[in-house]
Amino acid sequence: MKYYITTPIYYPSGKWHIGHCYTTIICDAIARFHRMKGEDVFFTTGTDEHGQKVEKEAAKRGVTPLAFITPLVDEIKEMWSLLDVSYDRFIRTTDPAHAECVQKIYQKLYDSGDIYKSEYEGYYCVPCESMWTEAQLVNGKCPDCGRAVERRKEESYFFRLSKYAPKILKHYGDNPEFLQPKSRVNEMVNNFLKEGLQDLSVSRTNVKWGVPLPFDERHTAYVWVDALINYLSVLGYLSADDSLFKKYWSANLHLMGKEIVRFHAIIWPAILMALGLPLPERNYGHGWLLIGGEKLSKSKETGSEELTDPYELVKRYGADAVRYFLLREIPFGSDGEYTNERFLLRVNADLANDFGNLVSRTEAMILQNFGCVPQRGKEEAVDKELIALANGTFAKVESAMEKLNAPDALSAIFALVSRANKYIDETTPWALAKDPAKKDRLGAVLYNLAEVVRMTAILLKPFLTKAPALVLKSLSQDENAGFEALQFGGLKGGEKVEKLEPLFPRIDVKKEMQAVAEFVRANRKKSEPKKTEKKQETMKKELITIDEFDKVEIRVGEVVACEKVAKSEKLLHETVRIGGEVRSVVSGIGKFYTPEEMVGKKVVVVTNLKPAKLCGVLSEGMILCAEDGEGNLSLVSPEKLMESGGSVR
Ligand code: ME8
Repeated sequence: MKYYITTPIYYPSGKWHIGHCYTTIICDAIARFHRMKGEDVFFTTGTDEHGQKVEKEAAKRGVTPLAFITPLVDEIKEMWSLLDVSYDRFIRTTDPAHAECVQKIYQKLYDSGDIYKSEYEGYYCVPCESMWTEAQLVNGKCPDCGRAVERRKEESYFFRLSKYAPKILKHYGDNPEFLQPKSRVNEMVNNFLKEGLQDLSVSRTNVKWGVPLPFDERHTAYVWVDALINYLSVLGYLSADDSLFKKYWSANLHLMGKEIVRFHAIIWPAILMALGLPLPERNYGHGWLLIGGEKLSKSKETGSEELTDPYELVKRYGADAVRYFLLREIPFGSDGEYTNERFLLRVNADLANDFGNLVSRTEAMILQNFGCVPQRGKEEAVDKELIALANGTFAKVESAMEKLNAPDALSAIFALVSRANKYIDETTPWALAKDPAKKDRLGAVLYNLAEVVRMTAILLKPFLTKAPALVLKSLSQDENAGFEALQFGGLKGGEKVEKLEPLFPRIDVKKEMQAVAEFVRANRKKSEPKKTEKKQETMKKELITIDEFDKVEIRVGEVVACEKVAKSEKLLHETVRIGGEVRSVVSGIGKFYTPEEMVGKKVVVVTNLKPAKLCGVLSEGMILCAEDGEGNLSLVSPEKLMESGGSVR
């Protein structure tokens, strides 16, 4: 059986936080789960690289969009590698094969009449790359992110989205699996579909960094359509080799955060319908990781002391801890608050105390008393209860994972871990060890424990990527074992046992929280641009040519008289001699220089500004000053003695 699963393709913003890892880690656990069931899984992720945001950022830095974005793509790949994300394909929307697929799809839809030319008028949110009608704005702002929008009117190609609204509604009705959880269906129906849909503007003339339309090169593809097409282009749809497409389409699962359900559950199915392709089996819009009730997001500075950097979290606690927290702590489908404390408590309680302890106690007692796995022994009632639970756990995990519910799956596995720890307390192997007559019973107990440890390690493999393999190896078991190895009794007596280093060192939560808060504070200080840098950042202007610069006439002048401008604290009125000419200039430097200080100073003046009146006083030029990040001004003067009237270039 095939299983095609996708994450959204990420905007390579470079500001990664643990919220970003959520979608991908869940997908990875689901992909691993299906692989372990013996299914033919194809799991894709990638990066969404076109659009105005990237174009603007690259221009600010004076580099090409591709040069700007490629290191950020490498960063996200590194992040997935640190977290052991087992994707089969990583797709970039800048891959030429993807662009070709986008063009072919646009051409197909243009030829069939589903794309047509018209004029677009509306409101555009640049950070979200989303277009809104006036009615959709909330207090005149973007309804998704709350930021200011730009009014736009331009020629555009439109996709006949309106035509597909009734078909999409019908599809929701006929296929309850198609969009989950149910609350998202209500959102889509009430907020969008009920009223009918408007046709969608799917091309831009003002965005150059995008895929040019094959039938009109002045237009580039709308980034969201470009991005959605990755789910097909990654399979080679409409390419010379479309074997992956034939094998894997349609998607069994598109998983995404709830804010982008609209694109996946309305626009995407409409495009697929227009292409005559089967629709994905299931879309799931998960909740968000929050800090202080707000979505953890790359553009919002929370000012909190929570450590959200995935690289640092993996460095401190390991990939398993980060994966476990994400998969276990946030109720699936809902939002969940993220704090250092919750992270540390969860990892400590479940991984260090429950699982880590079970493994280390079991293996230590086996090594002390037998040196290798003892033989399976006679089973008492308490053993039978543990065995039944061990044998029944996979069904619970499977049922939870069918609902994509990793927290429930993990909770079933940890119920087994807890039961096994309780079993140790009940059977008191340390007491059995003291009595040679009870050696057989001790062997039976330790066998049962070793077997539960082995089964737990296998059950945990979709979720954790390091510890289960180490545990299986320490029991001389195949680390690649799938779920077929889950029957109790699979472990053979006599297997070699190797001592393990502690899998999850216990954390002193209080101390660690202090250390983390200090780290976050120090790091924030380091990364906060100084005020001057901030100012410089906002001061970056468009590049100009030398001819444009040449239009500005700048000359050396000498202040021959100066007085305060009446009723103004800031303004000084200077009389400046520039060569043979005398000019009246008003400048805002009254807080930094007294009129007396000014007289006799050599200054640099822009002399071809149109004259203007400031507080009623004529100003025929501008004296140049340098400004620091605090707004302090300092006159700019020629470093060597210069005659007044000399030109500045
Ligand atoms: O939306 N909690 O990319 P993206 C949980 N390029 N999940 C979060 C989160 C949080 N605080 N913040 C982000 C895009 N995510 C588009 C997708 S697909 C055709 C185009 C999740 O980089 C978010 O919900 O903004 C999404 O699933 C993923 O991170 C990538 O978001």
